[in-house]
Amino acid sequence: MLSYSKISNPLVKPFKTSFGTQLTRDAIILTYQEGETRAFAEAVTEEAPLYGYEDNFTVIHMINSHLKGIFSPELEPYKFNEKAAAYRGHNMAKGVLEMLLWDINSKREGKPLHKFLGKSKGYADVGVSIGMSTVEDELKTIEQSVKLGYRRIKVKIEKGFNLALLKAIRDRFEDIPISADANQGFTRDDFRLLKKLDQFNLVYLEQPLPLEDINGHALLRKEIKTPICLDESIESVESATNAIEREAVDVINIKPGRVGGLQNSLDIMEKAKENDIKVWIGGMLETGIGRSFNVSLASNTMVNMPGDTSPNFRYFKKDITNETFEMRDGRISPYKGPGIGVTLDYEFFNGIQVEGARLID
Ligand code: OSB
Ligand code: MG
Repeated sequence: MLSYSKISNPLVKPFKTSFGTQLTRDAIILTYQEGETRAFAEAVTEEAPLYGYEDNFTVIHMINSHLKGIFSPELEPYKFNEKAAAYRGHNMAKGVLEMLLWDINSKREGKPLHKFLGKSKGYADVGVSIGMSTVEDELKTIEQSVKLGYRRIKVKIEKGFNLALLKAIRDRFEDIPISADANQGFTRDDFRLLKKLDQFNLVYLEQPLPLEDINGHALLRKEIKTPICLDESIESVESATNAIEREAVDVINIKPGRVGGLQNSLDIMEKAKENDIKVWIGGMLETGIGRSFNVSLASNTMVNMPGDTSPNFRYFKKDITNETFEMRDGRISPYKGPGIGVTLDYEFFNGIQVEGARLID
């Protein structure tokens, strides 16, 4: 039986980016149940298409109207991808089903997902993504984050941002690895402003231009010293290949739920490795379900930069999973049980469910 639930869990603090402010995590969780086996996956979409064009409604529509017809729990993920390729786009909808298959398959084999995915380090290096706030408030959060041991600090920037925040951070913390994420907030007219970021010695500038503008990123990359990281632009293996061939990218933020799942993520990681492009695993404020997939992938030996996979407490007072991740020395270990290794706290989960239905009997 395949079903979905939509849950709404309040964030401990509003998360502000150039495209909006999130107060809750509104997540689509898929559950596959057969006998004793329960497998899960989480879509990376939100209620509105502000980050990419897909949203929670289009994910359910795609699964219900098209993808469930080709889904079978017997499929290996790559086989599902072959069948799903007939339907254009909608990689977030495809991705959540593909990831469900990885949980099903690895649970069937009795193996933890991070090992089922290939060569694992047994831990993931962790960075933190800090939402926009006042300079004082962000400095306080950064100070706490440095103390907690995060291996990279990412701040959000937007058009018209004053450089005071980055100046203040650098004045206070001379050496820590800092990155800036623009979430597509700039255009080709802003290169002069973006060049000013070079003075802050950022590890990279993430997604400055609209996601379609691969060429624009290639042009910007020639103008500035700061390495360019792509997030939203990388929607598939093909768009990763395109960005690499156009020399538009130094670093790729992989979110498996954005690129159509874990197999595509692994393929992008291979491609990146061949071309000396660095990769790290991003996040979308996921619950403990999506987080476990991300931590498992981030443990892969091909991942060579800290990711946005903070421990659960940074996002929620209470998460929907019984198990939560803990960070030690800026690292998080994936769970050792079969599959994603986490279980749902049903009492809490049911309490914050806002809709749900059976998709396949
Ligand atoms: O651009 O990486 C992003 C959150 C929501 C949407 C987009 C992004 C983010 C984050 C948070 O930066 C990463 C996380 O901690 O999950
Ligand atoms: Mg980003």
